[in-house]
Amino acid sequence: MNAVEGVRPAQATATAAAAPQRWTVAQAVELFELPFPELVFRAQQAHRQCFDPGEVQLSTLLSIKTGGCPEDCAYCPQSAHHDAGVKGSALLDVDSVVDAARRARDAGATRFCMGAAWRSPKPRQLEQVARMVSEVKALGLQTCVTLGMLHPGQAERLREAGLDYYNHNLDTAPEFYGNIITTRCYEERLDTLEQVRSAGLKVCCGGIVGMGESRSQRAGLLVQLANLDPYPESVPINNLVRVAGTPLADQPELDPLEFVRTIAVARILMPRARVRLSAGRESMDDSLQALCLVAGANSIFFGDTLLTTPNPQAGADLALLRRMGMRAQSSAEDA
Ligand code: SAM
Ligand code: DTB
Ligand code: SF4
Repeated sequence: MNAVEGVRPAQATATAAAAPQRWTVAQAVELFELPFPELVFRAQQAHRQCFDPGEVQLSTLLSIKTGGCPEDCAYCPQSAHHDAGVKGSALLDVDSVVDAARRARDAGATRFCMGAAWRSPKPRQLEQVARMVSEVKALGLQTCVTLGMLHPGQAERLREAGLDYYNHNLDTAPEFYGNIITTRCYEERLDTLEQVRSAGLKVCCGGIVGMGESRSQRAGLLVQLANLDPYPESVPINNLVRVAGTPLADQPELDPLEFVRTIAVARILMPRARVRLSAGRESMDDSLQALCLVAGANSIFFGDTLLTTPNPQAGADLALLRRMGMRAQSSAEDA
């Protein structure tokens, strides 16, 4: 058996049909080490079994509460532990969020993601976000929020309000996590993901690469995600945005082809997930972004700002899709 055929999930041959597929880090590393064309070919095969390879989903992000976060995430310009010059804001009012969502919908987005720089939401804050969710949902958009850790009952409340996805990233491999964040642990993240899943919400969960982790740690992050049962419907792969004033500002750039490999392995391990080419596109040229879309990414953030950092202009993204003969997903139905 050659290396390509050999890389299969550990339980793929198990007799119990219902058993979840579990991947090992060694298997994921083996995928990373495939010759680049072989890896991209396998990712395309997986992609085509589950998706139309000519279509990309567009999500627009809005920071509904910016800066002053008590957590110490080393990559994040919004942490109060760093001085990245981010202008903080209070929680936005519902009307201005709904206006932004309407503009995003009219520009072509099918999902609207609202992010808050919180460790976890307080009850009053959660109620205000629930109102935003209901009104954004009523515009015909898919809804997503990322609010930090959740307390019991909060995921259910968001579900009742009309939330589709909750974003909460594992960010990196368990053994590298302590180098990046000390104010909350991996288990707490897994616990929030469990609450999101039990409430019947869809899970949006991914991570960041280019933070100084090893290839085996990148594989470790993807294996953690793929072995969640079920794996997330939506998997953002962020390339670190190196923001001045954060501890990771001077981190060397990840080899762009290693970033593409990460996308391809995510696609193979989680074939039915929307693999999201997330932060970091502003410093990628069109060819590199095109390679990511060929390697299995099928969702992007659409709009000129992420939360606090720049993202490519909407017109440039639409032009790139046109040049590639691809198109934006037109309906929020299965976005
Ligand atoms: N505070 C909430 C939390 O951490 O879950 C929600 C907002 S937080 C900004 C959402 C995600 O943005 C993080 O989990 C991280 O993956 C990503 N992120 C933040 N800063 C980033 C950066 N400089 N580069 C790439 N991704 C980043
Ligand atoms: C995700 O994984 N990436 C997005 C979204 N989920 C919330 C956030 C990227 C933030 C990049 C840094 C900034 O703009 O502040
Ligand atoms: Fe706060 Fe989220 Fe930034 Fe961490 S990533 S500092 S929790 S806003």
